[in-house]
Amino acid sequence: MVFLKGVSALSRLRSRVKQHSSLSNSVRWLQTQTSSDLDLHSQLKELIPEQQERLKKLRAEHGKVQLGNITVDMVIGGMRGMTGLLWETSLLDPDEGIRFRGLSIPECQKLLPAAKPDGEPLPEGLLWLLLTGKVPSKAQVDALSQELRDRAVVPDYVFKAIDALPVSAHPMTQFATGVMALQVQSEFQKAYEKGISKTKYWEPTYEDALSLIARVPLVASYVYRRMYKDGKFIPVDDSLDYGGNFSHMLGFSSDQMHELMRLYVTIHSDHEGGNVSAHTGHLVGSALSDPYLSFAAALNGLAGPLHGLANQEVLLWIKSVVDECGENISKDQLKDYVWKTLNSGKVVPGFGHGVLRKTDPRYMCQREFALKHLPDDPLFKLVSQLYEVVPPILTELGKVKNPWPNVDAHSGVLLNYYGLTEARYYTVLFGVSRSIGICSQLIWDRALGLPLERPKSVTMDWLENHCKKAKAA
Ligand code: NMX
Ligand code: MLT
Repeated sequence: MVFLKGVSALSRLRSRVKQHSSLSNSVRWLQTQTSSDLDLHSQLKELIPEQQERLKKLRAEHGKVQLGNITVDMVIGGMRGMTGLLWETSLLDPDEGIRFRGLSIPECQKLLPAAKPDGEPLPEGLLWLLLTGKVPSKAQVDALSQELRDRAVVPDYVFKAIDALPVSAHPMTQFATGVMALQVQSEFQKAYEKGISKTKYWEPTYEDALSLIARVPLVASYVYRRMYKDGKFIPVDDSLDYGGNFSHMLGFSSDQMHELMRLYVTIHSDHEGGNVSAHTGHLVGSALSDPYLSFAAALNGLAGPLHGLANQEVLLWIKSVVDECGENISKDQLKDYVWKTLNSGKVVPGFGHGVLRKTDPRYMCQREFALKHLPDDPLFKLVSQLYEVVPPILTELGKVKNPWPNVDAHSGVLLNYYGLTEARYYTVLFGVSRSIGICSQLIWDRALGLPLERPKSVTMDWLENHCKKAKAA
């Protein structure tokens, strides 16, 4: 009976899917709920066989279709422009930016449930969307918020592992150490040791992924409070959602900071598969390392200054501008400062991108947030000035493929405005957010049975010989 109810609800939902298919092929709508509709695990259990068949058919029918030619430039140039990964949760367009399961950031802001009318999207809603391809109802998001709160329990040895590090250790080192210590509880590792069949891998991966996502804000806020506050841990508030709770556990109580955190976590969650952190998580996961091991590896990539650490670098750089020139800096002074940075052999942090070729939409939505809530903040004004000054200079350099600002050019001034002023901590916030994208894809990696990742490498000798032969032929 319960099963039949589920089936008829499903066919109602499927007809809604068809009605809304003009919005996006990969996004489906759900508005009525049965109890299994509220449960993310049940939703996935239903979706997975469909998607397994889809992949099997794709490979059988189109396995030999070419996706492009690999050039020597691509091999030497960090695999730019080489399509080589399957990543279901999001897709990046060089001009338009990221789409999460087909939805742009403004569409997510409009369609995903919020904590209050016209509020920012709840990251749990995005998690649901990434995992299922469906826009969740508020009831589904509330159920997932509750599930994440229930899973948000961190054993004491995790905090002790962090405490073993000097308090001056970089926050990303402390955070990644905490995530490694969480691994002791991996359900995937236990199941593998017991000999689980590969057809079932996704289930303990799901358990680990959801628990990891639920627990990382606790580990991250512990690091923050240990380093910068009184060291007292603030427990989870049962009345708050994921983003609100993270902000609360860091020690912030304002409504606007909670809203900022919801937006922050949502937009930093996922950026297709080739970025350093996502790719690392996927690569390590392909060896059947569990989600904790895979995500800890991803964090170590995120901690690099050309990737996630750029958010720290941006605020430190902006503060160095203010220290040297004051807050009321003229355009010419700012230009000189940018040239001084470039001439000393450094990059301008927060500008440029490996794939994007226009202003990052994640920058734009943070700019809109600032225009709404902190239009007169001097550092926001400086960020706006940089938006005018930096791109023409980078263009003049003649080698920068994308002179426009990326996500990291903006995030620091927003956090700084609400009192989170410790720039060295910023990449940890990026890391917590990215757990949502990386862990979602890890579940699908195991559900689809994706194999060990092992591309071919060659030497310079090999390349030279290959090119000689190609020329002679
Ligand atoms: N300032 C100065 N030089 C730059 C910049 C920049 N913002 N962006 C690119 N270049 C240089 C780059 O270093 C390279 O120089 P060289 O040939 O001497 O090695 C040249 O321009 C060509 O680089 P691109 O092909 O345009 O960029 P690439 O794909 O190699 O690198 C980034 C992309 C993001 C690493 C690069 O733009 C950069 O270093 N930006 C500053 C750091 C930053 O904001 N990173 C955060 C990216 C977003 N995230 O969160 O991960
Ligand atoms: C990211 O969010 O991962 C960055 O924008 C870097 C990238 O996409 O390569």
